[in-house]
Order: sequence, then C-alpha cells, then structure tokens
Amino acid sequence: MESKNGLEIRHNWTSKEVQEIYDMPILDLLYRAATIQRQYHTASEVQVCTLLSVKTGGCPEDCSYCPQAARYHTDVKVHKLLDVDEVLTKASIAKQNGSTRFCMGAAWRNIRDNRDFDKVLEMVRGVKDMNMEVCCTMGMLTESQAQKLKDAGLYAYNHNLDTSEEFYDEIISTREYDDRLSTIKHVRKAGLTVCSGGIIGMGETDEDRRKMLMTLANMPVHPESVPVNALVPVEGTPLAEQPRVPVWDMVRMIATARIMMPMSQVRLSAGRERMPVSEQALCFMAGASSIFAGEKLLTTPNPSVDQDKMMFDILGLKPRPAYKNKPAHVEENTAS
Ligand code: SAM
Ligand code: DTB
Ligand code: SF4
Repeated sequence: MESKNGLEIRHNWTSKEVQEIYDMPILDLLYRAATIQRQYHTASEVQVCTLLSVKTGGCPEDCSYCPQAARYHTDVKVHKLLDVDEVLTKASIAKQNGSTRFCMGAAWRNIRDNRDFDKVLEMVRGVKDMNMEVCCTMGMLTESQAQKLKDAGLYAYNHNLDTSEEFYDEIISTREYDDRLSTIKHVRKAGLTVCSGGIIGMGETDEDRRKMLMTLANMPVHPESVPVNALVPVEGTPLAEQPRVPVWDMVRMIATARIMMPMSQVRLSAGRERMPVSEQALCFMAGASSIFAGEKLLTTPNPSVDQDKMMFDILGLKPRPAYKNKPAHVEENTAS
C-alpha cells in the first residue's frame, strides 16, 4: 500500500471488494466516485487529448473490434506513415484548439527498428518541442524501443488490455494477454507513463470488466491513464452488430476505475459521439477526468471541437494544463 498526501493508493484489490463497489446502487457509486475525485483531483479540470492516426489500416492482427485489421472489409482508407511535417501541423492545430496531449496511433502489430520508427522519433521530438504531452500507441515494443521513445521526449505509451485475460481469446487470436503485459512492463521500465484500459460492449460479462480493472489496479504502479472505451461497432468487423453500450455501464466502469485507481486520469474515450451532454456529464460525475477531442478518433467520428467547447461551458469544465502532477517516478528525459 502507498499513500499520496495522506490518501491511500492500493494494489491489493480482491474480487469481492471490487464486486461490492461495482454492484453498488448507481447513485451511491456515483457519489463515492465523485467524492474520491474531489479528494485527489481538481474536478473542474479535464485533460484534453487529440488522437491522430499516423499510419492507418492494413494491420495483420485480428482484433474483432478494429476497423484497421487488414482481414476485415471495412471502409477505412489505408495509408502509410504520414510525413513528419503533416503530423506536426496537426499537432499545432490540436494545441490551438486546447489539447495538451497529442497521441499518435499506428496500425502496427509491433514497432520495428526501421526508417518508419526513425520518423516516429522525429514526430515525438517535434510534438514535445510544442510543450504538449506526447503519447504513442503503435502496438508491441521492446525495452530498447521504449527507451528510444523516452529519449526522444515521449511522455506516455498507450497499450490497452482491452478486456479480461479469460475473454481475450474470444476477441483476438493473433497475440496473447501476456504479450500485452510484457509491453506494458517495457514501457514502465523505460520511465514512460502508462496509458492502459479497455473496451466495453464486446459481449464480455461484468466479471470480465471487473477482472480487467483488477489487473490494472493491482499492477505495482497504476497506469497514469485508464481509457474506458465504449465499443464503436464498425461495419465489416465481427463486432459490427453489437448493441449500444448503455450509459449506466460506462458510469459503473468509470466510477469503479476511479475508486480503485484514485490518482489516474480515467478517460471517457471512444463512444462519446453517441452520447448526449447529459450522459457525458454522468461520466464526469463518475470520475472521468480526460477525453479525446477532435472530430475523429483514429478512424471513427468523435464530437467536434465546437461541440466540446459548448459542453465545457455548460458543465463548467476547463482543460487541464500539460504535465500537471507529473508523477515522481517519471524522470525528466534528456530531450530538449
Ligand atoms: N495497434 C495498436 C494496438 O493495438 O495497441 C494501437 C492502435 S489500437 C487502434 C488502440 C486501441 O483502440 C485498441 O487497443 C482498442 O482498445 C481501441 N479500439 C480500436 N477499435 C475500437 C473500436 N471500434 N471501439 C472502441 N475502441 C477501439
Ligand atoms: C484508446 O483507448 N482509445 C483510442 C486510443 N486509445 C488509441 C482509440 C479508439 C479507437 C476507436 C476506433 C477508431 O476510431 O478507429
Ligand atoms: Fe491492429 Fe491495433 Fe487494430 Fe488490433 S487494435 S487490429 S493491433 S491496429
């Protein structure tokens, strides 16, 4: 057990405890999560992150939810790695629109040490120089690749567990849960912050959802960001016909994550496009402290910058500054 400013951070959650939290009457759960959020965070601040798909589609993996897997026939327009200048222009627009984190996604199974990786390192250096938190999500990586990203100025690496270990096989067959855990270890070892969460609405049970949260919360250090995605069902993928995730499921998931990992940024991620402001407000009340902004996630639609500005006005929210509360275990990197 650790303590931050006298507040307790736990890494030994039991399934019984997690079930008791997850199954609380929804209003009690909301109240408890909202209280914890106010003890550990400034509840009016929301971290605004912009995503950019720097390499789209053609991925060899078979993640059943993903429109970028080459084997599914979706409308995604495949493109090779974008040029550094184009990416930096997009990052600068994101910054002007209030984002303090820029996350670059590549539809790769894993990072390879080639010219494309050198280009990614250049992108990272460029975004870091704009004083934004830089994040990448590019599949599996080795310890030395994580270190190179860190040296270039990367702040966070996103690698989702997606679901429980037990349900994983139903969703992805081209890699193992342990592969995901190893990559997360490499990221941590390089002194990067970890962004890891999952998706709900893929046909998993409540127990699968709780098990995933337990795996994240019982890591030696909690992921600094925990994205909670509602499945965006995409035509052509095996999960295209999944029903819409009820807002109450998002609320339960976000609130339980907030209670178990009180210091982390819990991100209301994919799925906002279909949520009215009132539903998103419930998610903020449940402890969500971060969103993806900009009209596209990686390949699917997201609310526009104007819609989000309006939502922030209505709810009295403001963007969280970059690098606020940088954790002590994340050393300053050597990049400028
Ligand atoms: N290829 C890399 C990987 O798998 O780690 C990085 C990109 S991948 C698209 C990043 C994450 O996006 C996935 O782990 C998954 O959680 C999320 N994602 C992908 N498709 C989604 C969908 N249709 N709905 C919700 N989340 C999705
Ligand atoms: C995360 O957890 N969600 C983001 C980000 N990390 C990379 C991706 C959501 C993708 C939704 C489907 C798409 O737009 O392709
Ligand atoms: Fe590839 Fe990532 Fe999509 Fe899986 S989620 S198919 S690894 S891009």
